Amino acid sequence: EGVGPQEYTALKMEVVQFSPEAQAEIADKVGGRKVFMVAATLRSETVYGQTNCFVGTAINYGVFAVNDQEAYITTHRAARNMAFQGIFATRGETNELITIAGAKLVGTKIKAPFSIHPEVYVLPMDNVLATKGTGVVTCAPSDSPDDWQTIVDLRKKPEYYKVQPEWCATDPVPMISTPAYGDLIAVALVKELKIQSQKDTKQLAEAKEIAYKEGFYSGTMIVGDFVGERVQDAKPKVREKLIKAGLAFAYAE
Ligand code: A2H
Repeated sequence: EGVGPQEYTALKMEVVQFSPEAQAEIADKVGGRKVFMVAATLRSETVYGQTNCFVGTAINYGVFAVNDQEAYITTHRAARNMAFQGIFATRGETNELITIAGAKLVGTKIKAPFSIHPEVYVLPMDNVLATKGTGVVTCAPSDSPDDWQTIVDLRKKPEYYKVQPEWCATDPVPMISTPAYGDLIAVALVKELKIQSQKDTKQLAEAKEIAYKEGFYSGTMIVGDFVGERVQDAKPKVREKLIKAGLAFAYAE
């Protein structure tokens, strides 16, 4: 990571149905606004294969009114950054409607913009940092080793993680082909590096590095609006398309 600002794509995933716990706390606090979980990603081209979304169960999130129509779920830290980037109605002000524990968001059903799976579930991830992005992570298990390993862990121990098996049942969607690793690079790397769980953070960091470089420099899109194009060409185009559709915005930190 460099010292300059990181330019993320903030992906807006509209809540279709809150988990019962979140519904009980949030429903009458949002004043009829549409509510979005907002994920910060560096891989906008992977929206086509989004299968889930992750939160940290020990992290507190806020539901912030953007204007009269919309509210965003992010960490308080990200909301403050957004307020100073002109993303909310009043510059510098976060209008928090309510605070909600990450654990209570698990099981919420959300829309996945441009994904071949239009609606997906919110799941818990051990290694979500409260200090990075929005604290909400979009799950693309085909291309992110961290995402795939989390799904494997949840499938092994659904009771322990307090998830219903059907929430993590969606298999990785092949969307990028690389000469060295085929079309499910994250699955291939988790196997090759013998990664056993989310606790193998050192190997996961290595896998993430390889997946990122291979995808960016050697990857070709095999799904979505830019099939046949190189990932490095498709990435900004997908971002632009999401932003034009009102499904994403630029977020820096
Ligand atoms: B990426 P960087 Cl397919 N905690 O999006 C942990 N991880 C977080 C996070 C947080 N609070 N906020 C964002 N991230 C993840 C897609 C993706 C990502 C793919 C492959 C690699 C990848 C789908 N998940 O990231 O430290 C998000 O996951 C590897 C670079 O700012 C985000 O992009 O470089 C990435 O980490 C940002 O990490």
